[in-house]
Amino acid sequence: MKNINHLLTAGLLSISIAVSAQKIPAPYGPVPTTHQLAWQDMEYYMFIHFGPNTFTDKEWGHGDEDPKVFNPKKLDARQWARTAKAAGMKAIIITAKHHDGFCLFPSKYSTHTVRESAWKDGKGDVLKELSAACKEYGLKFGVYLSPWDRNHPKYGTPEYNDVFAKTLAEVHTQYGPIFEQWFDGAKGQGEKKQEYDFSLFNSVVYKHNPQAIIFSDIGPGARWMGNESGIAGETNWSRLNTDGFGVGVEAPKAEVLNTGNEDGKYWIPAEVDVSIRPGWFYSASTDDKVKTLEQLVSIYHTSVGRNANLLLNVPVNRDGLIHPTDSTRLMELRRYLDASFKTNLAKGKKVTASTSGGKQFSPDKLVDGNSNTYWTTGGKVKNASIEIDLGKATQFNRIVLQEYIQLGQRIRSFMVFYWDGNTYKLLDTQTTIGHKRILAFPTVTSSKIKVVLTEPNSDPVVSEIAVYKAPDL
Ligand code: FUL
Ligand code: CA
Repeated sequence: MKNINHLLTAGLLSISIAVSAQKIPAPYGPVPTTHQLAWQDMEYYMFIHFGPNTFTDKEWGHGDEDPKVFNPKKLDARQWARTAKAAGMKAIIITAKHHDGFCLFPSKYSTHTVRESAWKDGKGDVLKELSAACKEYGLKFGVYLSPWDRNHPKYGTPEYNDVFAKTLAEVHTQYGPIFEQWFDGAKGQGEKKQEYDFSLFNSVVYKHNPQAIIFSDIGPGARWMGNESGIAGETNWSRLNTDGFGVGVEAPKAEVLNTGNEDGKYWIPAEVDVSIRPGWFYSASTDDKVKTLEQLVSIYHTSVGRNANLLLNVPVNRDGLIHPTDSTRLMELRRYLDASFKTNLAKGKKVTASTSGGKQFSPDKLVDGNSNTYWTTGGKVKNASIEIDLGKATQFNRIVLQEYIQLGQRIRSFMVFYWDGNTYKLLDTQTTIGHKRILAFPTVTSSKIKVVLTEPNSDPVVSEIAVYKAPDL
């Protein structure tokens, strides 16, 4: 029923009736909601860790820090938003409350907030400034609130869940719209015990921001992908089995979160959170350890290029500004990615396929530069192949493939070949595609490319195959 509703809202069912000869493939497995589809298209956005830890040089504050230490005298949220925008990011998610309990807004439910700090004589509100700056720069705004709270006196008692729900409601009513709610699963060992009521927390988020993607180890909107080094699984399904699992110690194993479940019951795509520095919070001691352009390009390939969204942490410093080394690196990355993906060498080129599901799904839909049009076989076909004729010997080192995930994630293995003038030579053998798969390899000179889909789960539905020549790093 859910699937039919999805087709109706997408207006697809009526099309399939009108053009009866060209049957829309039936959805395969769980499919994304419209909010998850919009979220997946965002691909790349900024994480900001900021709070007392910034001033005490800690990663995990104890919650007993003097709130007066928080005093970012030159704080400029517009500088953060301007930087994110220029970096080509689509949003900013900030630590509204980290494990130390300190709230970057004057919460009624805490006495450990910006109101108790020295900043602006206690009259400041970081969330207010940042949500306004995001609106000004056309960025979406998201929040991280840690359920684990080392300051709140009610933490460890049944009343805490209610306090946390009220804190969430404050944030979601005062600073919205909020595109993503970030929940982490960290909890100190041997500290106060607290059972979290995630169904209550999620209901508060959805009540005020029904479009919000809720991130946690197990979603339901998006999932953690099992490490903090920026590397999603080479095989990465947007499906996950979460029945019987929870957040933190109750989560599926990191290896499972890294690849998803091929037979997963729910659509819960991966988000890659990783920091541009060794720590999540700013420290002067890491000024010379900001990730290199090469490292960031590699992370982009192992996140966005592996069917995940990239949430790159850029910590704000004690002045309340993004450090120039970090912003310079972000601009270098933007320039490199723009240059890499500027000219699609396959666009509008001649494409043939071993099978095609009709005119509406003809192979030329693979190179029309539109991810809403797609090629399909009109049935489950083993070794369905696609040939792209580039017209002349062409240098390339990136191939970008996309599935039309509105109908689910279907491809489980594929091979790519290039024509060497006499025969097709194997370039790569891979597994999943999903929203986007970027293959990066040493430059090849060739006039033709062949993609073979080897073990389909169902008829493949591929929206784009693009070919690029990225500059050398
Ligand atoms: C984890 C936290 O413990 C880290 O401090 C950081 O916020 C990271 C993004 O999530 O759960
Ligand atoms: Ca297309």
